[in-house]
Amino acid sequence: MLLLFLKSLLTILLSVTWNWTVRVSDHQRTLSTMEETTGRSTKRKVVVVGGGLVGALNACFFAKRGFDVEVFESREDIRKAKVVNGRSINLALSHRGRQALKHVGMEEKIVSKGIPMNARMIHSLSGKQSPIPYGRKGQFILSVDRANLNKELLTEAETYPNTKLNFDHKLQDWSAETGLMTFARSDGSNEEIKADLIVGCDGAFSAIRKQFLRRSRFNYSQTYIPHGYMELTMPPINGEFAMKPNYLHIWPRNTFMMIALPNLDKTFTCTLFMPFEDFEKITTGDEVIEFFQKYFPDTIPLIGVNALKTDYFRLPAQAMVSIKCSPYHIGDKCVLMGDAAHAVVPFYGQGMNAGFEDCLVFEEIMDQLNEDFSTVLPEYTRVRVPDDHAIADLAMYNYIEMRAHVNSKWFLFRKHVDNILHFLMPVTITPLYTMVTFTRTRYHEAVERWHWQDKVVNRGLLFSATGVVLGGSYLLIKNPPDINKLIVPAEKMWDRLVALWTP
Ligand code: FAD
Ligand code: EGU
Repeated sequence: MLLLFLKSLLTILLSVTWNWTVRVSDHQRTLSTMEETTGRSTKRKVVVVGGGLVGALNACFFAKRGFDVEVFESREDIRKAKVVNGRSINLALSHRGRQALKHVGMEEKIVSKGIPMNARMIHSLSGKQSPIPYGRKGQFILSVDRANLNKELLTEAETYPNTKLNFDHKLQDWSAETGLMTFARSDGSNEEIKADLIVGCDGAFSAIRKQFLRRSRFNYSQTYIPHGYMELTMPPINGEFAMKPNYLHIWPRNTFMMIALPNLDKTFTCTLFMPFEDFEKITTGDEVIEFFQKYFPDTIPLIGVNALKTDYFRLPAQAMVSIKCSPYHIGDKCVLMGDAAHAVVPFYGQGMNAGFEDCLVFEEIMDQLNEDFSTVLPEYTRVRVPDDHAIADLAMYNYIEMRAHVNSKWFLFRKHVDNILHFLMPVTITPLYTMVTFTRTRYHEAVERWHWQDKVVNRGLLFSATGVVLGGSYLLIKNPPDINKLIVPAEKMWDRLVALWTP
């Protein structure tokens, strides 16, 4: 008993002293890197601000290159926290995101915990379900759990001995001149840190970006759309998925839309998109049911009347913002990636994928330009801005298109036309979503090709129409029909008109 007590006392003592020594050496590390900036030493220090999806992945990228990496995240470590925040629960991971994960050896790990979605399942108002495949067999997207993805990436980053994660560190302010950052902790204390490179991955409301906004010749625009979103959980039925799991379920209803992605625990996360105005009009449980009865009747028994009545009021609808800016860098000191550089509305399922591709593009430029920040950063801005702006525009375009006139019939029709054209001319015509979702075609090039294809299709249609008119005229001239049979006598015409008017 005494022995056990002594042993635990020793462990506690050891861990305390160990922690203390780590702290001291950390301090020395910071100091030495400060000296190194002028001394051109081997290990430069990279600070990643934000330990979300893009920040955690970026830490892996920089650690792999051998930089001294520190991540500063404002929240608690999500691997230990019990309460998860209100952000979307699952996400569609596609080719671009997977390629970036592959580069740091994380693709398999994430894909194995994702649920493949091979097709969309379009739910019409009558409850009819129609599948439309994303493409060939291997062309599927994955439904992944945001929290798990974030945790796995943080854990991976931590496996590098040259990486340190700091939680409960909220960036308050920083100086673009000196690179000095101030972080606030929940106990009220502050910490100051310097770095050779600051990577802003702190999301759509980036604190790093604030310093960009104060500078001359920085372009910035942000737009809140009138829609909000709300997440509702569809539980399993008898231990099984309530709907077919390997689909992205969609209920297109013009101004309203619902989407559902499967989770590993056999639930679905349904996301309802609707103008804030309409969210606010619904104030009682009965009104929720009435609304679902009118627009999404097939989901009521699946989500459950009682769940609907309570879940709807658990959290208010969340806002969606689109943000574009440029440049993405300041000198050789700081660079923005992920939502901090470009928040996009979620109507292409590309926000995270684009952010992950940012990391990969940066990595490719680091290779090309020998890790020289003074040339890598401007090149990153030059290459990446047109592409991130293109995906922001595409997502906004799709939002406007969907809310304007996309019901289930129109959605099915458009996707079938796309697929048929692709089937007829596989080399000439690739649907836009295919280029965006299943290739690494630069976003801005995908847009250009899309416009070009549109022209080709329109010319083709014009050409066929002209052909029909000319061919028809030729046939008419060759075999003139009996004119008298075609002309309707005046009195007959009068009779017909009268018939039209009288009921
Ligand atoms: P975030 O995930 O926002 O992470 C930023 C991190 O920085 C957070 O951890 C935050 O705590 C931290 N931070 C913030 N401020 C500070 C500070 N001052 N100091 C320190 N740390 C700070 N994308 C897809 O690819 N596919 C989808 O299917 C998809 N669906 C979506 C559905 C919805 C409803 C929404 C809203 C978005 C969706 N997205 C999707 C987009 C995706 O969520 C984002 O693009 C992605 O989360 C961006 O990652 P990030 O790391 O840049 O930012
Ligand atoms: C929205 C919210 C279907 C997850 C765009 C398709 C989305 C996702 C589509 C969300 C749509 C819309 C595409 C994918 C994907 C489609 C796509 C949208 C995942 C054009 C968790 N969109 N999303 N387009 O083609 O390319 O299936 O919250 F309803 S995946 Cl809006 Cl591919």
